[in-house]
Amino acid sequence: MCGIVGVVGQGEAAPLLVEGLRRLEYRGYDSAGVATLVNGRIERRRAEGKLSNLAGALARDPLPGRTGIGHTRWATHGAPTERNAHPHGTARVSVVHNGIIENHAELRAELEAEGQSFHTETDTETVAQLLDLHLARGASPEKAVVETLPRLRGAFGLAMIFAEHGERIITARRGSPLAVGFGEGEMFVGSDALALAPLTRRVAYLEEGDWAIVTPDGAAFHDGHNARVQRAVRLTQFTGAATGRGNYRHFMEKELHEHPMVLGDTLRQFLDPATLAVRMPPLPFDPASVPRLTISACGSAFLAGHVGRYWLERLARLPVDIDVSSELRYRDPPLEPDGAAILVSQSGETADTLAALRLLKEGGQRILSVVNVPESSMARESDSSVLTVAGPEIGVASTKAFTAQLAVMACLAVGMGRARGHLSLTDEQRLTAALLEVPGNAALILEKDEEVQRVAASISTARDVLFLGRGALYPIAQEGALKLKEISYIHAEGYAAGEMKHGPIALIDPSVPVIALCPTGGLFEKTLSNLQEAAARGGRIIAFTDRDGIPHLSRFAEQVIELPRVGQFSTPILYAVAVQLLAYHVAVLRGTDVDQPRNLAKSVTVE
Ligand code: HGA
Repeated sequence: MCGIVGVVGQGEAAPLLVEGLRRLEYRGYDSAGVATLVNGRIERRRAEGKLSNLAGALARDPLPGRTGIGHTRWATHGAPTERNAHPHGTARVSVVHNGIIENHAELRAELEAEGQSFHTETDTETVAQLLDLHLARGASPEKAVVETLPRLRGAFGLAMIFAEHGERIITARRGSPLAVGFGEGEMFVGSDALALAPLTRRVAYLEEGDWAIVTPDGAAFHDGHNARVQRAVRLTQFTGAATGRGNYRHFMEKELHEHPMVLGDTLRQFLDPATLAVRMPPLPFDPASVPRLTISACGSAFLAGHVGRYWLERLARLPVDIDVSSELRYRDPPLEPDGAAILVSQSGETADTLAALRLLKEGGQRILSVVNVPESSMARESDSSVLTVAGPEIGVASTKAFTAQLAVMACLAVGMGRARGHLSLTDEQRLTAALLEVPGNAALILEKDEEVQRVAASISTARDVLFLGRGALYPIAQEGALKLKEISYIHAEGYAAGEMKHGPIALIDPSVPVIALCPTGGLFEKTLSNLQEAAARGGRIIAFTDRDGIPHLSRFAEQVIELPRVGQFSTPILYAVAVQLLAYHVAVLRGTDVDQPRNLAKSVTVE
């Protein structure tokens, strides 16, 4: 959340800052702003709402200057107004910030007592005012930064420019990610390598506690004790072309249609089509002897982990604890001495998941992370990490990254099942063969677009929608509900179908569509009974099933959509594609901002 860019360059900074912010807008779109140095003065333009408003403001009133910083905001403290838009500062200094300054109230009181006057309601302004106080007392920018950072509690990624010290950005990191990009005679700062993709592919990451002085010739990195350190420059995988929308109406639509390719790429890392064997990635624990696994994540990634738990317990007979990271990190769970943990996150920067990772690591757990960004903080801090090969995901609602996480969990479950002696070679080959069919079947589901649009039309005016599933399809029912809430703003809940009679069935009336995820096999008959109980009370059942399920469901369901008939194992991945497609079409019909839904942002780097 919140995107930061900085340029110390040779040409005009503002257009580059806006281009960088465009690639970060998925991280926040409450407001945007840029500040540059113009003849020893700091000038800025800011605008409430989307980046296009800032671009309009800059077109009307251009901003010269070769050194500058920019920000796209997801507000935590202070309303999303122009006044609270970053950059914040004084005549001496300007600051953009990603994170939360937790002791902002006490710092503000202290600074006001010192005579500093505040102009915004944000926590960030305390950083600018602290710096300003030190600068006013004659400190150099470096000294001001060194004095200021230890005073801040909470999390920050910061980029700062100084009126009297042109051609320099100081950037600092605690908790929130930051990358420094290396150009030819110009240098960049960004929240991630994606922001810098059109400018450079040579990137170094600030480590926890680092700060750096960035000038046109390079960067001087310092660690949390202010000692000079070197940080490796890597070549990122991102190119400028990686983030286009193509001919699709929305990034989400494009990303939905990338499912077959992404699933193929992700599965290919682990599955050998010739032998139908799983090639396990290097694990930081012995799967044969690990006594217990903890899985933790947030949002859709948590639901991928939850499906993983069903698979790991069933196929590998491995006890698994699972919890959302925002709870786990404060729960003080008892941990097995030789236990291990799997943390799942698309960005690899999710603040709560990263905190859970650190807690589990301190508790002696061996850490495996499943991330989509190889250079991310989680990847760097884990004992080892497994990559989803989803490519950049720009739509705020996760689609392909979620199913890629499922694909990884599926492969781990089969590989660990084999390692623990609970799956035979034939079992492994049967399950691997099923996974190899997933990309093709995902393509078949995407061909159901018109049918899914008809279902979308029939639920787009509902006030509430229930999604039901059982077993490993229960988390997928929750994913369907989460996606619908996120992008269509319709209230939706995902329930384990067997739980209906313990409460939610009271909600059933003809105005509440019930979306049933009901493949044959496994718990089909149990789910069917639960659905009939809902239908008997006037519920409008809309069922996703396979060819063999149609005769049973058509007896009482209002609509039945046929999905490919596959074994029970791979249904969560395929039914996830179907519910995501449904949520997309409902959102389009309701005319919401599909890629940038209200109040949300991607890469949740604040707690
Ligand atoms: N706390 C700051 C920055 C918010 C942020 O990083 N969001 O992800 C603000 O509210 O402006």
